[in-house]
Amino acid sequence: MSAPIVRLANRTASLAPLVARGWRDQLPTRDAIAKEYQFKDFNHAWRFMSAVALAAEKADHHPEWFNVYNRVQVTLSTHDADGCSERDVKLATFCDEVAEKL
Ligand code: HBI
Repeated sequence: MSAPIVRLANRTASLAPLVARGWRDQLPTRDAIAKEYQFKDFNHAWRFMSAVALAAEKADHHPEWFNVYNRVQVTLSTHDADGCSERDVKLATFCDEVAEKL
């Protein structure tokens, strides 16, 4: 059984470690977090996206993203909760771990 989907109770505290690593909290139009990664080249960007895609599918929690060559913009939000949840924190943390190891 997976964890219930609820919005972050203490948003600022929950997102602080992510914000410290370059995630933007609260987009102008919606309750979401976003980060832009820049990799060495397209191959590294694609490796990042492949690893995140596999984890996202496994967790049934998917990123919104945009890629041009070596840049990947990632936006995370939980549609089912109409805002940010622990699922976004988890996936954002995983994204950073993958990017760090490339
Ligand atoms: N991905 N980011 C994100 N947010 C969701 O709420 C979500 C998802 N992927 C699948 C999913 N929800 C499913 O639970 C259903 O909505 C299909």
